[in-house]
Amino acid sequence: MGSLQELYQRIRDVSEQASGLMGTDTREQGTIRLESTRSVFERETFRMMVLGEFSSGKSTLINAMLGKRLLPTKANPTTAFTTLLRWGENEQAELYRDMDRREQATVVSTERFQEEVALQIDAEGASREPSFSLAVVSQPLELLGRWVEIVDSAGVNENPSREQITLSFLEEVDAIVYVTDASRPFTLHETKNYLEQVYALGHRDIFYVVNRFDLIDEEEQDEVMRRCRNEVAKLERRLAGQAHNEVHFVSARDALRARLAGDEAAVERSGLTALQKSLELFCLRDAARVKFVRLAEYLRQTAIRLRKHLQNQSGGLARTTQELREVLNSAEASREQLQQDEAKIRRIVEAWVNEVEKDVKAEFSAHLVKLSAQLPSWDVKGPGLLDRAGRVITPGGRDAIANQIIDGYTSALQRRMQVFCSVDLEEAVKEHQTRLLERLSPLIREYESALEEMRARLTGVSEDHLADQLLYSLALSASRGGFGGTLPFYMPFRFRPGEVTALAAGIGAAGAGGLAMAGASGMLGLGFAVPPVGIALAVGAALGPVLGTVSLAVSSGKLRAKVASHIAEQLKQSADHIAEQYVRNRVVDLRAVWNGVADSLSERLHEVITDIERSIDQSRLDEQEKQAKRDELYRYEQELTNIEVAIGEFLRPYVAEAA
Ligand SMILES: Nc1nc2c(ncn2[C@@H]2O[C@H](COP(=O)(O)OP(=O)(O)OP(=O)(O)O)[C@@H](O)[C@H]2O)c(=O)[nH]1
Ligand SMILES: [Mg+2]
Repeated sequence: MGSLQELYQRIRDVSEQASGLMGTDTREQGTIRLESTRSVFERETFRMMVLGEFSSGKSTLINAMLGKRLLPTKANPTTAFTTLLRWGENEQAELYRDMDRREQATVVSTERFQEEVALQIDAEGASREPSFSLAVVSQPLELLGRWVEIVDSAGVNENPSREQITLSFLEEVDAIVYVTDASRPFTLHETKNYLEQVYALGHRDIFYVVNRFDLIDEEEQDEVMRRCRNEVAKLERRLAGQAHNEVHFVSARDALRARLAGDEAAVERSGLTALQKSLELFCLRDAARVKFVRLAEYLRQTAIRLRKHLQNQSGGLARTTQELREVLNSAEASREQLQQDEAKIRRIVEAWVNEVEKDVKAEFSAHLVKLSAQLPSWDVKGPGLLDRAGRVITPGGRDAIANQIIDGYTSALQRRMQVFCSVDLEEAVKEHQTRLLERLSPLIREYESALEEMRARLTGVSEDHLADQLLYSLALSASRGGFGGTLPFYMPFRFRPGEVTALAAGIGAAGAGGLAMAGASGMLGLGFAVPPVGIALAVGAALGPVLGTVSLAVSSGKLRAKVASHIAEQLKQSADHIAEQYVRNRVVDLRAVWNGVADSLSERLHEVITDIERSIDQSRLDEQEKQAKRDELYRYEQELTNIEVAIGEFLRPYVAEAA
């Protein structure tokens, strides 16, 4: 490792010295992130991380290997933070709030760890934010060898901040077990957002686990296997130089059950035995090589990034102040054009938002009117008491019965509204988004290439531009029906939607069109939680007038019909208003997202201009000083090229061996 460590040090030195020279901190800009690399050098253990989308079975898989239900598993997103499992004489768990483990650990029992690491999800689908971000759990169990550590991670594609924590840990591990779900293996989203990230960090040894294979019908299994192997081969071709690309087809659930029952033959049938053997062999035979190769790859890419960065930065030094002024002036026209284009994009978005608002509102409102017509015929169960028609009861008892009927209708209505909002309306929004994207695509692409052209002219350096990446991500998000999900975090744009504020409502809230009449008896509050928008609506209905006309000798049909027609009437009257409330919230979200696209475009324009203005400032320096700086930068670039070559040399035997 000696020579690699030396190369690492050389890159660090260049990075630091160049930062001083350019006045920009390469670490801050994320051009190079070497801190975690150092910790990989210094760590003596071999660390394998289990990665994958939520509920793909990562925790179950580790439990199966351990032969113990150590990690919580559930059908809902479960694992709340990164958990590092390692061998220890005594069972113990350390919890850290901070990934860097700078503060003192909270040492807890295994049970307490299990409670903390399990996400608590409430009925609305919201989860309590976990108090910790990392657990280090020691167990006196040999798993792949005492010096091997296994990392369970919070599922990606579930929550942006948890995803970020998981992905940032990728830098600190040596190899990856990637778990994908057999019923939809290797989705485009997975390969594009996670696996590419894994490769970019230099990982070349990946075990692919296609889990939940028990869910695939026997006659389809061959086909699924072929497809998965194909996918992996395709990835390998695209991201060349992969050393390990085994694909395992596993049922972690069956494996865990079998292992707990001591039935090793069944463990074997589940696919786990083969995977585990292969992992063991890998840890024994390849671990040291893998550690070197991964680090070397990562260092090489860092050197390349840094060199490009320096070249970019030095563009200004190469020209005189006069020249720079001229190019900046000559770019004035294109700058204006770009600003006009951006304004055009904003106008299109605004018109689109209004159109969505109108359409969705009309659709929702019409649906509510339809529901109100159907409502009286719904089969809503009332209390058994009512079946005995004609029974005389007290006014209080009658109110109680009416309230139970109302509850029945309320929840039936709530269910239907939820389904309609989260399925039909979201589908409509999705279609709208796709159409908008089709419209904006050429404009965004044009904008980006004009900007790129201008940047190249100003700086004298051209770079691969990211236009298609923005469009690609937009397309993905739009096709998933909104931007509620996770966007690729490495995108250079800011357009994550903000939190949507729920419309506060409840019993007595004067929310729905003045329907809530305070003081009337039996105020009825409907709280609609409509995922994914998280909007709550209130319908207040005064019950007093309804009950007043029903005699104390209630009959089931009569009371029910009264109540139902009353609710139906209220619903019909407030349909427009409810739809309006819903749409208003949804639209805030959409507007934020799509204006964010325009914002990121103008931010980049601004960056380009500021860069060149800074260069002009710099170029006021005396020519001799500039020459000296140029020479120094050139030396750094040369040094980085040398480092790249040295890393290539270092890697050659390993790459040859793998090939
Ligand atoms: N049918 C089947 N179900 C499985 C299998 N593996 C896991 N499951 C189930 O899938 C659900 C999710 O499993 P977990 O192990 O919690 O998944 P995870 O990837 O750790 O999920 P997060 O922690 O949320 O990222 C649980 O209900 C498991 O019982 C499998 O091989 N087959
Ligand atoms: Mg889990």
